[in-house]
Amino acid sequence: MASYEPLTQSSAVALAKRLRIFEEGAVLASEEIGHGKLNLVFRIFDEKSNRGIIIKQALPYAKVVGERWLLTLKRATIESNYLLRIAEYVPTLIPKIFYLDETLAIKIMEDFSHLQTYRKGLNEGKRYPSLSKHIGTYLAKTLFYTSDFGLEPLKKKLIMQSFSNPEQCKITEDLVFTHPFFDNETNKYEQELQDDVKKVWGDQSLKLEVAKLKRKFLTEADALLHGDFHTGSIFASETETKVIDPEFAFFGPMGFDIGQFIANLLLNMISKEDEQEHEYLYKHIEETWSVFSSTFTRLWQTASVEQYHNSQSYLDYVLKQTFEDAIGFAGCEIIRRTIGLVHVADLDEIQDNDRKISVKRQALTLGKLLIKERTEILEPRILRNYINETQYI
Ligand code: SR1
Ligand code: MG
Repeated sequence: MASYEPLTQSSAVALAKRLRIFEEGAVLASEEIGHGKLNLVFRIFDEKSNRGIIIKQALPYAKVVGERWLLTLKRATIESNYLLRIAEYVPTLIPKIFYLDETLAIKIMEDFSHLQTYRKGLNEGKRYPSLSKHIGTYLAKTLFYTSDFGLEPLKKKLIMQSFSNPEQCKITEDLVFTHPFFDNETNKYEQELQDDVKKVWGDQSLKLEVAKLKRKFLTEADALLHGDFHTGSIFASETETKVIDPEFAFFGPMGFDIGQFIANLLLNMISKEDEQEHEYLYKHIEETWSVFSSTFTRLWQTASVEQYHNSQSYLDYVLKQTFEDAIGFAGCEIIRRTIGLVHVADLDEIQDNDRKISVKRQALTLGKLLIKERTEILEPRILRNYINETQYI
């Protein structure tokens, strides 16, 4: 058995040849397409037909920080287990997996390089007519079918054993729920935001609410989550959507994936000045929740294994709690993407510095309000008031 070694473009081609993925005699080329923070990603393709595959290898450290931040290689197996499990529910919304080598932390997948991440596309002003339908369906099916409503509790607990992901969860516990709310060395922010950041650190009522949300993340094992469901983890075109990178997958609170997705659409929204762009994203947030709740409701009524599924009030309670949690988690995500270790291009690439700082101030205020007032935000429509209220502060 080969010991771990990072792939190069040529060893990635050699692997594809050894596995006989392409026709005998095909001339193969490779390109490194991974601009992520944690992994190597190559596209290997037949020069003649341009048919390709994606080879992804987990690195034992975080590229974003350097070799001193060690990461577990087990995440490649978790990622593959996640994709194989949810393929049953959302086969068209994820790439197919062809091969896994647990020791080398290598996974070979269907080529999705003709697509672009939502983050990049939205930043370029692209439109995605299928976004809310695809993502609402993805969230409802993956969360329902892996919860105690869709799975017998005994079976669910057995499945949970292969999704114990403590090292990756610790990254989220630190980077999303802890460091941005304290004076921690991993935080990164512009000098101009120093006073605003100190206000976050000194806001005890905010920190109490973040602590409660962190506790949910630490303790609630509702359903199998993707765990890093931001707009950079989803490749798409106008008609196609492929969710990738579930290396943070674990059993956690259902609102977490939903909240991260909403947060990243809100970050994109506030980065834009054009009201029509805002309207476009509001509609997608509202529609994503609407598709999620109607699909979840249909599954609850037709496929639930829970004896209490005849209670409409219980379903209402579950959906209400999930939305409230999602809004709180969205607030944490917005704050960490503004002043924590890992930012988003949506904000960082705003060209005019004064505007960038004022948008980041808006992000901090918005994040704080979502966390503190999440029990009053009963439906996505209300988010419009929060965006309006926090503009030009
Ligand atoms: C060191 S990992 C930093 C971030 O990148 C991933 O995409 C996750 O969002 C994580 O928090
Ligand atoms: Mg990722």
